[in-house]
Amino acid sequence: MDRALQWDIFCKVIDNHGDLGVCWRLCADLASRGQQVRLWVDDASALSWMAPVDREGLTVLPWTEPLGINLLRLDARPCDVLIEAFGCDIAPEFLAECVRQEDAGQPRPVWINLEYLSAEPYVERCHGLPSRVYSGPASGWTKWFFYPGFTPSTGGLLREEGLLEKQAGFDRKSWLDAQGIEWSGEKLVSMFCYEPPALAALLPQLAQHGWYGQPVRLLVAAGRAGNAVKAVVNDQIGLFSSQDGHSLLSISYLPLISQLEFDHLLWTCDLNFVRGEDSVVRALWAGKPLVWQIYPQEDNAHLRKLQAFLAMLEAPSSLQLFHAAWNGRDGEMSPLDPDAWAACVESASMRLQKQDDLTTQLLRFESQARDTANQHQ
Ligand code: TRH
Repeated sequence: MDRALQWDIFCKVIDNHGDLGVCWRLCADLASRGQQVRLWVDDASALSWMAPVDREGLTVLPWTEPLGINLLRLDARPCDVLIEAFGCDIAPEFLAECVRQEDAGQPRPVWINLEYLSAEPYVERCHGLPSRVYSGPASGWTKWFFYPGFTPSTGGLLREEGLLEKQAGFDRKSWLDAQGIEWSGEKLVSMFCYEPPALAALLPQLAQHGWYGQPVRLLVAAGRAGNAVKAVVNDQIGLFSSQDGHSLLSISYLPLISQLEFDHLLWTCDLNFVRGEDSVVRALWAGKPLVWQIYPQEDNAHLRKLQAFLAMLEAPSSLQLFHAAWNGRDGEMSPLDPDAWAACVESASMRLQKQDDLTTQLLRFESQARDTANQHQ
């Protein structure tokens, strides 16, 4: 793939930060590979802290309803690839404009639906399937399903070029100093979660037993995680001291930081608690023991997804039990055992690094989908 294409990526922020977090990473990665990208998003406010620096080749546009004057950008540069992130339904006036441009002789854009990440077996079956569109302005067009995933038969995982080399040269002491975090060698644990009920058991456990008896510092992400930790601390203030009145747990609350710094946080810590979709992938690349709080779904579909992830990870039984409690499925909070959890994350990370990353695959997929479309025209 050597030709710069115009990508239009549509993103709706449902809740939390993952939809925008994943879309931004993809856009930035495409732009860094010479592609032209427009990100249409209904609420870009989180980018002020998540991605404070502009990227060459990447324009963020408001997804207003209707799109209004920004639609004129298609005249300046027609769309080559249209990405509907997480089934968000592209703005109909955008599609209508693409159809008008096709009638005027422009090539039809390749239309890709980027799905959520899962390790479940259906992902391999569904990845890359075409689906005919039967309604709306682009009725009769084809939409392609692109599934991220953990095996070579899926769309892979986002991993920018040079990421692992950057991690290898990273100095955590300097990073901690820059964040104003005093560190005297205690074990470092990041905490990015929703409101897991088991947090009320984990924090006293850390206060009393630490990391196999050593002191622990918890680095808590801003937002829901910070609020959840503060609520437990306020509720159980007396529990945070061991019998001699000395707690092994200290806590640092972080402000909202950029995605770049969020990666640094994960590289810094000896154990990472992550959640949702994007941070769990970043924690895999960090290669440290991890605990995942999956985004909860109403019909408990997330529990199957969690099981599939743990199977992919080849998680030992103690890590599976810990996840069951952490995700509110069942069981008491088992003891933290990061030494027993390290090997599976390390080897999954190494295995996954051997696979093509998502952006490489998407570029290839787009070109194959275009060839297929040309053959049928
Ligand atoms: O915020 P999340 O829980 O997002 C979730 C999931 O993506 C879920 O699948 C989706 O359905 C739901 O949102 C709507 O967790 P996730 O996916 O890890 O996204 C968090 C993003 O926020 C990630 O890109 C990292 C970024 N982040 C920062 O850059 N700095 C910060 O300080 C924090 C706290 C997060």
